[in-house]
Amino acid sequence: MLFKSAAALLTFAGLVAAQGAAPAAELKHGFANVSSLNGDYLAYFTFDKVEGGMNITLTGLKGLTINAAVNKTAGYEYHVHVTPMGPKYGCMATGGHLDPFNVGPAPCNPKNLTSCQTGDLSGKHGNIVPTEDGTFPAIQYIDTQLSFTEPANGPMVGRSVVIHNNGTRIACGDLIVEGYTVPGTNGTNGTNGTTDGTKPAAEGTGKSSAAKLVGSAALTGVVALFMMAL
Ligand SMILES: [Cu+2]
Repeated sequence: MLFKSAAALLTFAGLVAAQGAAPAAELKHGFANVSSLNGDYLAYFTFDKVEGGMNITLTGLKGLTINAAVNKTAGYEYHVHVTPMGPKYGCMATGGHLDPFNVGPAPCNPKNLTSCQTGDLSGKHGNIVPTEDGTFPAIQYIDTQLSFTEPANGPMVGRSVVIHNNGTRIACGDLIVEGYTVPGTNGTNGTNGTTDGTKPAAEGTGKSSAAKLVGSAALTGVVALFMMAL
């Protein structure tokens, strides 16, 4: 390959570098579409990086009921678990709670966060508790511990969210973080095989991956044209 000038060579090298090392997207939004295998229980979580932590919302609660077990624990517990469900449905495949500081399963005192596992959302912010009329209101709060990038040994990427009924895992969903692909997967992040109307159509990682491929192909074409012109 002959280059007419050092400037042309540098331009070509720059194009190759730009194609090979796309800048890492800032991770700032995630979501989890949580459901039971048969779709009896549904919940939709969002996670947004904000000043001072992670803004978390929980909406679309369906199918949760008041029963003896729930009354005993004053609601449903829920947590960020360490692993996604993988290609097959299974709340048991999600491992334990996200606990990068090895706090362990001791009771979480929300007034002393060092006593809480990072992923113990209900321990820190309260269970999903029904109101007197039996409905479950939407939940929103800011968690000061969760992050998409910190700590180095336990950021909130490649995880899942699990809802419990008196300890039993009744519903779960992979935590999809926009711009992040779970290592060893094609970016689909697994699926629980259920469908419902709570997942916004615009969300998901497949679209951005396709866009990247198209962009990459276009850049390759530009490089090819550039080389032919030399
Ligand atoms: Cu859990």
